[in-house]
Amino acid sequence: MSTIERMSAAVLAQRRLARGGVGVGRRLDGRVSVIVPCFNTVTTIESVLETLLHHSEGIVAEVLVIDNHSSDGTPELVQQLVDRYTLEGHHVTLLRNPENLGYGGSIKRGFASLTVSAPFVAIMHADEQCDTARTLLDLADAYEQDPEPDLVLVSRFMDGARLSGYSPLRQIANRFFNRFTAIVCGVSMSDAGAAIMIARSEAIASLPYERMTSGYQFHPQLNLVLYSEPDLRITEVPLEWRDAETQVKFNLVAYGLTLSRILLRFGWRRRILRRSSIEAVA
Ligand SMILES: Nc1nc2c(ncn2[C@@H]2O[C@H](COP(=O)(O)OP(=O)(O)OP(=O)(O)O)[C@@H](O)[C@H]2O)c(=O)[nH]1
Ligand SMILES: [Mg+2]
Repeated sequence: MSTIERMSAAVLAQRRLARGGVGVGRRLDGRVSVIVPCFNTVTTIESVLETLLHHSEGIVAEVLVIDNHSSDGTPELVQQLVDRYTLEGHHVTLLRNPENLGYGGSIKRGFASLTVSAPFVAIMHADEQCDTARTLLDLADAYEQDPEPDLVLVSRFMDGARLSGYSPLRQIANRFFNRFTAIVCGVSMSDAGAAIMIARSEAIASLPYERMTSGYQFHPQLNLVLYSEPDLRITEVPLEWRDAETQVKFNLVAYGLTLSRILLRFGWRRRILRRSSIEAVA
């Protein structure tokens, strides 16, 4: 099992204050590749990219936008932005999925397509459910600890997290799956479905992520493998989350059934067959 630390909101606030002079001496300066999956996010993607490139205190080395076959003009807008940012000297790439490859399919494509050999890879979302700069910098601040973590994830359910407009049903479902994951798989996480993160690139590159699900259950599956790794140091930081302005239709029952199957199979393979976490996921 990995070593897990939960960074309190108070410590994060202190680090924000200490940040003071723009990014000087940060361990992650200019060393993070950011993957941004997007689907019909024409109203928010520009401000997300602007924040990553101009308001993230210089920690971003490149941004890879994976458009999942949007129909609202998102890829056309992103292409214009890419052209502009490229002229400014930024590394920004748009990959357009020829069809909807699923949420996990987009992240897998992102992992496989990084063009800059940055030592850290981040996943940030395009729908602004959190403050992009603040969240990215909170994750980056966790890397100032000694010893340095290998993976830092947000958590919607640890002390200090704040959820605004999150439906009670989804809260209950998420908390249920946190417990379910702990009981069935023996892995304890405060937010088993957390998707926003910064990881050491080599920790990701060494995983068989292409064998993982292409669906929405990608992060619960990825987290399961990462948290099961004995040598990884993981830090969780509290997230301030708000509901997106554009609601996505989401079949919670179908999601839950598929996730249950993944967790049960993982738990069974690990416990009964005593496989490593990487083998158990396949
Ligand atoms: N809905 C949806 N989002 C996608 C897809 N592919 C990539 N994304 C992006 O993936 C990110 C997360 O998707 P969301 O549907 O917002 O998932 P979520 O934040 O876990 O769930 P919500 O709380 O319902 O927003 C967003 O930036 C989306 O734009 C897709 O096929 N469908
Ligand atoms: Mg969302």
